[in-house]
Amino acid sequence: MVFRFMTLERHIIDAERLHPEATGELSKLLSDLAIAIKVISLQVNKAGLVDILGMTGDKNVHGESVRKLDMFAHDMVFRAIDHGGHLCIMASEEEEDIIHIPTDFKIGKYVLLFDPMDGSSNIDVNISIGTIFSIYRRVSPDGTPGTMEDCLQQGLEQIAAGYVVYGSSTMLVYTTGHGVHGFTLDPALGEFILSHEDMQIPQKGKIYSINEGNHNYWDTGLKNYIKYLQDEDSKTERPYSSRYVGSMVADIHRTLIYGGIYMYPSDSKSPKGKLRLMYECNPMSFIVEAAGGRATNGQKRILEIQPENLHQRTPIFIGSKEDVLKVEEFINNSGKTNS
Ligand code: AHM
Ligand code: MG
Repeated sequence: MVFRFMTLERHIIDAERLHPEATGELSKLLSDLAIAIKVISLQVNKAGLVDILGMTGDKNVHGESVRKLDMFAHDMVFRAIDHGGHLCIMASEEEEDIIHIPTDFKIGKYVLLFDPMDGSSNIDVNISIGTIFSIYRRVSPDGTPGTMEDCLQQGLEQIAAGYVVYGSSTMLVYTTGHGVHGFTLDPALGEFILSHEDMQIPQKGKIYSINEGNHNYWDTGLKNYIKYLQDEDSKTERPYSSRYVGSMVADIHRTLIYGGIYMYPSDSKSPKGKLRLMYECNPMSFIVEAAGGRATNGQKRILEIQPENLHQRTPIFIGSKEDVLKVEEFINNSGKTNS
């Protein structure tokens, strides 16, 4: 047996070698990001030991309570990347406005959007949380400060996206659009090691994931779909199992590996859904599609939505192709719109 030991850094460099036009800048950007993630992971692991738990007392731009770990993760990503010379602009779920690169640093050609700490309601109860990131090439002229237009690009324009699950181990999953690869952090070495090469989502699963507490607010089409999943039919492997962590990263990571569907729909309480297009839905859709899955808002492919503002929300149905096609069938048959 040949012993293979592929670190994240080596993997990124090898992948860039396949593209002779590549300058190596994206590799360096991802490596900087990996450093921030290692520091966040360390902090997450000792969260119960230091005075990092609990609220900061502030509200973020969505009016939600901000926990200390959210801010720590936000600052860490910013500080690991602002001076690298690769970015022209950043935007974070924790900041209302776009984040400029300090004027004393070189301005690069990439744009970074990130959710520093997703699933933050799970921090205090030791349940998996995550970080999500999305990288675009700038559309404004090189050498000038980045603009809002650089950030508000369709998800289709992403050149890389990834997420990190801080779970029983820390895993980073990323894609540059061709192939999705997963790396597990070896805490002793401090290195991400390739553990899941070329991840492919099953075409159909047996698990659905949705906050069922919102059942009364759902449209008829969605209610019928969930009822369909719960009905017995051995040919289509129903009833499905239900799993809901309440951290999008963890729920989608499971969906990517086991197959099935994750949903955060619009409903009468949240007509636009809950999750953010730019920080959560676009990167996760880019990854799931690159693994052979599907992601829609019910009417339209998530990656084709034209963003209008940084923090806009969207309904999302994401996962195995056959499962997402099935929910679309139910939603569209109910005669209701979902966007
Ligand atoms: P957050 O970014 O404030 O943590 O919110 C996003 C999270 C997702 O990770 C998760 O899927 C969803 O909110 C859970 O919401 P709910 O508690 O309404 O089911
Ligand atoms: Mg989030």
